Amino acid sequence: ESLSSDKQTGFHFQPSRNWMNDPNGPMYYNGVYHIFYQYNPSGPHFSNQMHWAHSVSLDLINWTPLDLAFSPTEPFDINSCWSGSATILPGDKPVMLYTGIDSKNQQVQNLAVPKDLSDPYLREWVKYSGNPIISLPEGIQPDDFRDPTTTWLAEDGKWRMIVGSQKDKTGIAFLYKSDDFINWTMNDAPLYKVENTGIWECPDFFPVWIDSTDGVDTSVISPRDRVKHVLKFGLLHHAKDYYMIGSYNPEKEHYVPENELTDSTLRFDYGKYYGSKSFFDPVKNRRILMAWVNESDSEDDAIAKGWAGIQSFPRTLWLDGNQTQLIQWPIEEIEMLHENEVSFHNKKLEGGSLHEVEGVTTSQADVKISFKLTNLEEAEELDPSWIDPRLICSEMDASKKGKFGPFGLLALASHDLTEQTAIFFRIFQNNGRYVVLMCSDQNRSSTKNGLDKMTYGAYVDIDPQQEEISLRTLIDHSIVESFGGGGKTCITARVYPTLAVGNEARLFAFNNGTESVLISKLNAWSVKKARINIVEETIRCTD
Ligand code: DQQ
Repeated sequence: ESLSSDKQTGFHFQPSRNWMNDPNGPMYYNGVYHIFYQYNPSGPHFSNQMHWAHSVSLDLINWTPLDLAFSPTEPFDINSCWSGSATILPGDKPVMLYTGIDSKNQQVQNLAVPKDLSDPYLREWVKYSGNPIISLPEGIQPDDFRDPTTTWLAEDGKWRMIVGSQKDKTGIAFLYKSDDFINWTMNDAPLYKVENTGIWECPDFFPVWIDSTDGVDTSVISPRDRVKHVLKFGLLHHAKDYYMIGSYNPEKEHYVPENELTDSTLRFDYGKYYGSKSFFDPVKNRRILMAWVNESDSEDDAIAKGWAGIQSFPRTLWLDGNQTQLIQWPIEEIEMLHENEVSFHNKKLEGGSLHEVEGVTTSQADVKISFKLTNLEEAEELDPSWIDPRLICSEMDASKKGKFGPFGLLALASHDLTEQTAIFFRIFQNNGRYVVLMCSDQNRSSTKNGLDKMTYGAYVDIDPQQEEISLRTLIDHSIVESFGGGGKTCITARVYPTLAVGNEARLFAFNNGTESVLISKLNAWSVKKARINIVEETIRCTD
């Protein structure tokens, strides 16, 4: 039977019960979207027997569960089937690469193919009998070699993939090449590496157009002057996904990023967002990104709920016009779930005021708001000692008055506001420029103790003199996913209100600065519940 609780989400992907982490092998094949994911069928905790669960969808919104795709059964994966990626080979043949933990507890890379390509759901998968196709490289620790990417084909006719690793704390993306997909050789030089970053998990490597919001299929490398390449990897110690934008030369096997990996390096999301993976969707010609969003409550809470882990709402991603960062935006299919639209224009929010957004189901909502600011020369100076935006957000939380800001949304707020998740902006001046800070403040998100209520923050690369400051927030019971500046800066948070649940949850626009701001536009919708992994709808291999 399915579980239900006020924390369970209505339109975010999650299994009906138990533990889930990374999305695996997302792909589109023959009219159907597939998502696989790291799953423990035995309970709401990570285990040393990880499986791949599998669901399918026609619209990326409603998902039908299928039987498990991979279970740890063979010498090459007997101790877990870990993360991996799909590639659609020429002739429309999907293949899967995944990490197995073998009988010697070594991480190795394995290949699997669908048993029957005429099954519209590709329910059964066959592991290649010659697995592993790549064994542990010499000099690498047995637990430091994992997460093969979607492969790409260069003009020389060879397939390429990268695998995450580390050596002496240097994080590495090992590059492998193959003519036949079975025999793989490691390139002498890795695709990229960075000292002192530790193991790189779930790397992703894909092209983006420099002049279009369309997606690019993973094997597209030319015209060289029209594509840039994104290299993304997760740093285990931070549990954060970082990315670089750069140029890739397949003849020299050379990747040259334009940004460095520092504390302020680009991230898909500055909140909870890990193990992300993207895929090219040929139907709508776009690249879609999903990621694991873990819980902020305790293991005891997970046992009480019977589940742990959700997936972020799928996002389309593309390169910003200035080519220095990616833009992400919830896929347009969310509109299928919209109802009860509420909207207004040009509402002045005086300093210290609140405006309630009524008429939508605020525990399951999609809210877009834009702010217009005037008299910006009044903005506060940025203290030069403030470097880390997250720290500014936690020291100057939503309750601390500024001049321009904090202003934004109070989501999942209780009637008396004791509970509230505040997503807000502050504007500063810095050497004649304006700086826009975006924060997600979970401090007062729940009266319950023992939760991770960490505050998140990041800058938004916009000029508030020229542009309005926009915020879009997807609210879904225990997740608040926010997109600042039209998707330039994203912050995802998990929250577990005890009062602001169901119909008790309220939504406000707020301005706790001294200067007034203009809400130039607000649109909000209730988001209907999607049909996600309803056990009774399972399509089994034996059907
Ligand atoms: N999760 C998987 C690994 C990966 C990690 C195991 C990232 O393959 O490195 O569940 O969350």
